[in-house]
Amino acid sequence: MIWNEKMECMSREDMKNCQSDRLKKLVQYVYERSPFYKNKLDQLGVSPRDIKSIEDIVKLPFTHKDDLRDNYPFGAFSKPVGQIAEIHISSGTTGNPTVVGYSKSDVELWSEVMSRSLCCAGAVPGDMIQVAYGYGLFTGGLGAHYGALNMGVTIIPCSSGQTKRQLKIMQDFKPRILACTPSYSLYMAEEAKELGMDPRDSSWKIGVFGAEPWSENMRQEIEKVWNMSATDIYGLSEIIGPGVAQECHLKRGLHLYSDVFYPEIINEQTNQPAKPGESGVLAVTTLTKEGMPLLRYRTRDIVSLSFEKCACGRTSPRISKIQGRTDDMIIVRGINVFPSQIEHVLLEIEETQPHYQLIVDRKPGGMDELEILVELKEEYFSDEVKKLQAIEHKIQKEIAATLSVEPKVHLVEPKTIARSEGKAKRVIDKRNL
Ligand code: DLL
Repeated sequence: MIWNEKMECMSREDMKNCQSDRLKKLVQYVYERSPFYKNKLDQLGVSPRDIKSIEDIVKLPFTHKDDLRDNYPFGAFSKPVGQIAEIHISSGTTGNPTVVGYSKSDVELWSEVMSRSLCCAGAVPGDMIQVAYGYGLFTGGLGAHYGALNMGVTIIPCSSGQTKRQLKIMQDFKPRILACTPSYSLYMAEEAKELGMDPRDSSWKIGVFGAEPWSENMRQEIEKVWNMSATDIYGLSEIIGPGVAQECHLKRGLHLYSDVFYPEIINEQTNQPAKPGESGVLAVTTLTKEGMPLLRYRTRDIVSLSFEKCACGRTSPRISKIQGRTDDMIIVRGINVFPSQIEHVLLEIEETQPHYQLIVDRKPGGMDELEILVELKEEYFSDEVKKLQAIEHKIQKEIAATLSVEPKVHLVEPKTIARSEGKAKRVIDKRNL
């Protein structure tokens, strides 16, 4: 089933006309309502009158994550806060997080694109979905929730965690759809086996997995262990949350809803549009959002784009699976972590030095583990294990409070972490993503 056949199967020409109309209105809208964009456009000498079709998008400025952080908390909104219906945040590199404001109609748009996504994954009205993405400031839980509500799919809003309870609910309620991070699905399989269950007997037949990178190998593992079809969903808080793009049952790229999220692939070196088919950074323009519309937002995710019509009938462009990022952000259990956030915490701790290394690994069960090696200052070095453990514990708690990820912390002797003459190799990612 295709949720919105008109928009998802539109001819390329009609789509271009639709995008052109929407872009013209959008630029006028932000110029009038957002001092942030008015400034940016004035600085470039671009007026809304210069935008006549979607091709003119290249005249517009890019928007970067730093722009949003510099305008913390509400400076990038195009509506007064009183007209914002919902707020989410995602982590930034250091300091302020990125704040995203949704108007009521943005929440309706989110519901629409998430209904498209769930349908694309194979859900139909009357289905039941177990939402095991976190609810709260993270967009995963509520995004899946709104999409299911909008299309008449029964929701079990479990949020993430409490794995035994998740498994019992699955066994007793028999939902056909599971939405969570791919790594959490593998962790649940491990737990299920430990409890003497055979995951292959589960009621879950379709998985809607995203929020973190995962490989084809991991897909195969999940499909085998749960006896389900595992599909990939992509999105980011700044644009809407989950629901920017989603795989259909054919799993040959993620269908991107380009009537509302206009994609461009940018060559990172030249800052110019990449050649057709070439990989580059995905930049997205939100064509119809009201609360915090964005022009050419640089996601930092590296993908390629294909315009070939898919055998499922959708004509929407498809992005490849995410191939990497242009920054050093790592995603641990679905949570975005910037090494600089950890550095910030370590620098506030008296006993340690700013020499550290982060090691990310995936345990056999599928859960990611973050380990931090950090050098102790000479004067705090001690033979007493208890003293050292107390410091490790303190660091662990501080980092957990800032990042919502609880790392393992190991203090190491001064001058044992390799020094670098160039970029320090802060992160060792042992996961085969
Ligand atoms: O992770 C939104 C989301 C929730 C997507 C649930 C899918 C499912 P943020 O926390 O803002 O939003 O993180 C966005 O996560 O820029 C990517 O680097 C990464 N990411 C999201 N989906 C995928 C995916 C949500 N399917 C950042 N594959 C993005 C790889 C992904 N990376």
